[in-house]
Amino acid sequence: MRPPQRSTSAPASRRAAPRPRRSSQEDFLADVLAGLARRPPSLPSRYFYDGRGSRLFQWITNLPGYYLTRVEREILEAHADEVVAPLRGRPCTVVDLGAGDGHKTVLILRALAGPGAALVYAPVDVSPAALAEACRGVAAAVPGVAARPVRATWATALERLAADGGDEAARLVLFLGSSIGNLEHEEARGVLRGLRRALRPGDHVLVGFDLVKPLEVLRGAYDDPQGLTRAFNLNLLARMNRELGADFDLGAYRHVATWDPERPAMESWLESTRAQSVHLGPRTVRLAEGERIQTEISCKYTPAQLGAFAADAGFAEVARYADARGWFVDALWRVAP
Ligand code: AVJ
Repeated sequence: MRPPQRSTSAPASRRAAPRPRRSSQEDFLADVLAGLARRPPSLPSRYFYDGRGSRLFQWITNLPGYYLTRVEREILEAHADEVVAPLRGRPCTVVDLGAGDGHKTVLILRALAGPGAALVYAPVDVSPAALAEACRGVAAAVPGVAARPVRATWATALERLAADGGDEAARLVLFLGSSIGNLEHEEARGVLRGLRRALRPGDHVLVGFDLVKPLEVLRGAYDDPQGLTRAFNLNLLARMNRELGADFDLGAYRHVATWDPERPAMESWLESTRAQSVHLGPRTVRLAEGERIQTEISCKYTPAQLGAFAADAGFAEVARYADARGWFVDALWRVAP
């Protein structure tokens, strides 16, 4: 995840000549090679979400052990009206960062929709399949909402949002599912600051944070007996074979989920079951037997951390909504005037 960049408005004559844009394939290969050169080797988790990966994640959200989606839906079912209360009655754009299938967003949009409500739904996702699904689901469930899908990374979407000065609609940015947990804390602070800079006084954000909880619950969420999380993890290798012409032997890696009590975070790994070489673009990467590639961190938070994230980025906390067991929090923040 690259940090979001501030968009500048220098006159065209003073702007530097545009750098030749690398293709997304070149970015993918460069990110993969950089990650595999680290110790321990790692791969950026945002590459999980090609069409197949997005579908696998959607299946994961229906697993009995993957509580995150279910408890956040419970929170939004109970509190969507309160969440949208500061925005009701004004033209509003709901920006959905990492929209996935958009099911939870429907609860927010329904609470905002009504006769005469000027409501725009702007899902942001790198997967065209996920965007199409989100727009289809929302159009069917919430009549009268205009869909404006944005196929982009979070950083690019925030740059566009910052540049979107002519639009007077209030913004509600949804950053749900504890997607923020995939970032190290410093990166998360960078994304939240970028989000703050892209917004105007009166805009709101709703950020989902998965909280620290008993370890057996966490393990059940990230290592399911059905093997879907394993398939999700291995799809990253399959995607590199498909898109980068790599030759990962999918049968020679196993999915491992570990708990890091320091961060704290669940971590996902692909463990090489034998010594092997992989050919990737110009390079040969060697892996020892038992060597692990880190593919994801999913940070877990304590309630005390949430206020610090808001304050650091320059947001004012409006409210926190939790589920009955206190497993998950959706935090509503406002851009203070
Ligand atoms: C979509 C990033 C919130 O970290 O819990 C699910 C992805 N990884 N199972 C998470 C995921 C393994 C998920 N997020």
